[in-house]
Amino acid sequence: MKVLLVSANTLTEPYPVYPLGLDYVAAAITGRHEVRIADMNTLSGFDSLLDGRSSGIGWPDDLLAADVIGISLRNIDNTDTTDPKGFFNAHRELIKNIRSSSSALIVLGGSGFTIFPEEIMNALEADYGIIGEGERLSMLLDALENKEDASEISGVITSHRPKPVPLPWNRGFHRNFYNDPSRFAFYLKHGGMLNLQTKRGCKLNCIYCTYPHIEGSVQRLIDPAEVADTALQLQMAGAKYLFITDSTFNTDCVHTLNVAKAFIDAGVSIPWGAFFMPNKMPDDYFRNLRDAGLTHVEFGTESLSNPVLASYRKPYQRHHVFAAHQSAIDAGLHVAHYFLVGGPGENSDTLEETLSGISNLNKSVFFFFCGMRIYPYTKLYDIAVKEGQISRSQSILEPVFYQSPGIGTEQIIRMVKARAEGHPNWIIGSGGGETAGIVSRLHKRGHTGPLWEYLIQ
Ligand code: B12
Repeated sequence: MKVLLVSANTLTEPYPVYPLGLDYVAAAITGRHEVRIADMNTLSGFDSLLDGRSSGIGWPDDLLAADVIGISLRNIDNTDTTDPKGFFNAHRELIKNIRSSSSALIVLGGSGFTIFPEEIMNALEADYGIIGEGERLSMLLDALENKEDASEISGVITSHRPKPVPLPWNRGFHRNFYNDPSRFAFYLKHGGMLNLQTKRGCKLNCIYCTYPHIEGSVQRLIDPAEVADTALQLQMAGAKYLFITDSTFNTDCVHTLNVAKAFIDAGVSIPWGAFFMPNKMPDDYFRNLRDAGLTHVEFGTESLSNPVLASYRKPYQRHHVFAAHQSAIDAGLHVAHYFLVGGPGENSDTLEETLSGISNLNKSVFFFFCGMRIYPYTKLYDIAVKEGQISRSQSILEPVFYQSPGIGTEQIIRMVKARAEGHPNWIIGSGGGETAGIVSRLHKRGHTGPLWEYLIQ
């Protein structure tokens, strides 16, 4: 079959991200099917997708030639109370346009889709959706070819009727971009950042988080030699920086150190960054990673108040944050902390504890998300239902943020903004258009990477 995979994401904040998920989906079906990828980041709107010359799809009649069009829906909204942005209408428009130009079957997938599969199927009137890992598209295409009932396949959803969350894909997953490194050109021109996965799954139990639902709660490690080989291929294709997209990189320190060693053995020499949890780490952990090219540590810290950390079900306390921070700084790394304030247990005292505790975190950037978005399949969802903040029949596709009984959103924003005043390294949300504009200008001048370290004075 002719399969066109489209990445719908065009968000440029904090910077445009390469749609690596489609490399995996493509790898799972290439060989048996003729696959093309169109990345809306690199095209100027739907008309370019239709136009064979600018889309680069390379089929004679492009869109019309596809039997199946798979659409990757990564972001539904920006989860930012202070500067809310939604992308659902743009997705609806894209699908309407595709429908009017093509009779291909439409299959939806991606992390955003996986959080709200039934509602999105209903609203976007797609033919099929795949909850979770897109490698299952291979099974769907087999069923379509053999005219079998695809609705029986685990993870495949055909209407807005609820479908159980599938078990993690257990037939192996690999990435495939070797045939078409031209897909990197846009990202190499805008900051030189590409991305990389070293494992799937998240074994943490944070009350608000979608990751165990999206990726499964059992970790599946990718062989360090394969990770390093992919990193080297990306480096040879021109990448100047790699972001490791694992939910939390250091949930298996031994594996991360093996990945670091494999980078050195393979000759990976470009800098890289990842998300870390600020818990207790082995001695010299950050120094070892630094020696393998780690430059940026993004801590998902969330709070510096122990009762709040406990209520969020974080496996670390305030003193662990300070120690982890210091060991990253001592290793000479750029450090950022993400804070997620206003969840269960937050009140003005705990928020004050977090804000004043930041004085212990030197040489760092702080990203503040002032409100917790309620997502299905999370403990926070159950708490919000129990507290009467939402009902189980209510749609939360349009963001609904948890309201802590101890403090209102306005007071949270006021307190954070007051502290942030005069500190360019205190960013509300991901910084919105202003920060993205600065990053984009620096990228145009040849700087590479996420660049938030430029905000540290
Ligand atoms: C890493 C990450 C980041 C990094 C990205 C760095 C980089 N250079 O890549 C950074 C920090 C920059 C970031 C930023 C943001 N992120 Co983010 N991010 C993630 C994270 C942890 C991993 C994404 C990833 O790359 N996964 C690895 C790849 C291989 O998986 P994948 O793309 O999901 O693809 C698989 C499946 O989804 C599926 N699939 C994908 N496409 C398709 C298509 C079809 C047809 C099919 C069948 C299947 C399929 O198959 C693939 C292989 O199995 C996810 C959470 C998560 N665990 O998924 C959040 C996540 C995607 N981010 C999210 C958000 C909101 C954002 C921001 C808007 C936050 C902000 N306000 O700044 C920005 C947007 C950035 C942008 N320009 O788009 C949300 C999106 C949901 C939502 N609420 O809309 C997520 C899900 C987290 C959450 N809150 O739940 N992010």
